[in-house]
Amino acid sequence: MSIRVIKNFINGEFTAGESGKTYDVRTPVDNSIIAEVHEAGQAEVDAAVLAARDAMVGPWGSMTVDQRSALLNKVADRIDERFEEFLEAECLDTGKPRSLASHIDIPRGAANFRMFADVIKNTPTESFRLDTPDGTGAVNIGHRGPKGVIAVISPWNLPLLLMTWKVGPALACGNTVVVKPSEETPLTTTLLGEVMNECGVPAGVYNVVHGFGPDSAGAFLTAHPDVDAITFTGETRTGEIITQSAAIGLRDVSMECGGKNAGIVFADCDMDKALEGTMRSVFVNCGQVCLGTERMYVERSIFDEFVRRLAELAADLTLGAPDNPDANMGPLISKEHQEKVLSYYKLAAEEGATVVLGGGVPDMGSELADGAWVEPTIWTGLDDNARVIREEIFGPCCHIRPFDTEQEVIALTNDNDYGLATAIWTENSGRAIRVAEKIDVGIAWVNSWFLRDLRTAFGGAKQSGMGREGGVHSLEFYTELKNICIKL
Ligand code: NAD
Ligand code: 6OD
Repeated sequence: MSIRVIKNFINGEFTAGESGKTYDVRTPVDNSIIAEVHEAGQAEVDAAVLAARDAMVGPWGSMTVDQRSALLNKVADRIDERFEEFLEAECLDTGKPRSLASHIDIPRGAANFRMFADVIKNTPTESFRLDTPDGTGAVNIGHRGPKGVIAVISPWNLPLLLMTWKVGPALACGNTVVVKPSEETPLTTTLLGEVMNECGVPAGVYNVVHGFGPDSAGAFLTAHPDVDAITFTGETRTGEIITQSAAIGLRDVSMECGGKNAGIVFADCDMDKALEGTMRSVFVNCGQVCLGTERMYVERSIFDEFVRRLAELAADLTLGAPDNPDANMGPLISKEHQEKVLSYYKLAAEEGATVVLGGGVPDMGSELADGAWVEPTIWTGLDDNARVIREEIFGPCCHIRPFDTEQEVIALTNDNDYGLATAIWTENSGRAIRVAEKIDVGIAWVNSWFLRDLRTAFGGAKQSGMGREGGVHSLEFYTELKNICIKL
């Protein structure tokens, strides 16, 4: 396979830049090199931010909402037309099964543009009539304008989906963006540059700089004084560093960070539904979904049956390369991440876990032997203070613990630094709402998982994030709300 050359996308043009630095990207399927990426240095980041700043006052700045909205719909249509190319690029970078990326990653990449093109057209602003002592009164009108240049820092687990989840609303609101995709997954973000040009999005509105975090494009971009706001998805620790950087100049941040999500299964659940949902929440995308479940709490009377049936289903997962039509699980993102996940597999044994399933590296045959493969893994028997139960692993694994009362499971679920998502399985709707209201998370699913309505608030409590995006909540972040007071 030929090695792709990936350049930065600045002011509508692909450029290697002047840094002279390149790095290789490897596919986690077999660790072979798939791309050579030109890393952006300070000069390229400066150029991208300047292009984005200038574009705010060019033709982009004078477009009507209708025109902008039509352009974003065109971008979505073009992603659909080039679906196969996006799919191939995403699978190459991540190793995920084509069946997964074709149902989730790529369609959502297009949907994120369509959705926010609609939201911006259909969301009203407030208006108040004020009485004044002279009797003539005044009218207040809320006006939403763009914030300016938005830095978008995105991770590797759902590269196109999570990047467009931020670029879609940012552009719908009239901002310009400089995107720094994960160093692991630069392909689809770069391909989107071609789409922007094909659709006639003015130069400088969408820019991409490649590189790493510290001392590289990520740090240069988030520290740049001409960036007006930063939207980030990634690890909590990285979010903390970026928030410190954003404090200089009081720039707004939106933080979507890590999780250690609990799944709660009550004895009155529909067991088949709970098993099907838990299979997805633990193992889909090889467990690399921020909303995924790594702690299961199952009511004692059904504990043994649930553990046995989940293990049977997980043992049936087929690991394989993206183009293997039978595969429903791919590798982890990299050898480095494989090492991290395997270190938790080892730690689980040291902490006294009973290994119900997996716990090691599968035999994938000689061709895939150097890939970042790990076995789907299930544990029981750990102490509530075990690190495996408290820390985010981000792999295809979970611990299952029995519980006896509603009160107990609420306390267990909340006893964690993170607060992103939970999935509650019960056929008792009163209990479902009661429990959901008491769990400290941003997103609580009942009898489902990762069922997304893009109009709803999305974000994390506690160390899982700061702020909400989705629907009108994205408008809160990506616009500056101005009050215009008119004395009559
Ligand atoms: P990461 O924090 O390592 O990297 C995310 C991005 O930040 C990358 O583009 C990286 O290059 C950049 N970065 C790293 N250090 C930086 C710095 N000092 N300054 C500027 N940029 C920097 O995260 P990851 O490993 O790519 O992704 C996995 C993590 O993301 C997990 O913790 C997962 O839970 C989280 N995540 C959260 C959500 C959510 O919506 N809450 C969604 C997906 C992933
Ligand atoms: O569906 C979304 O909008 C979203 N932000 C999903 C995040 C998944 C985390 O890995």
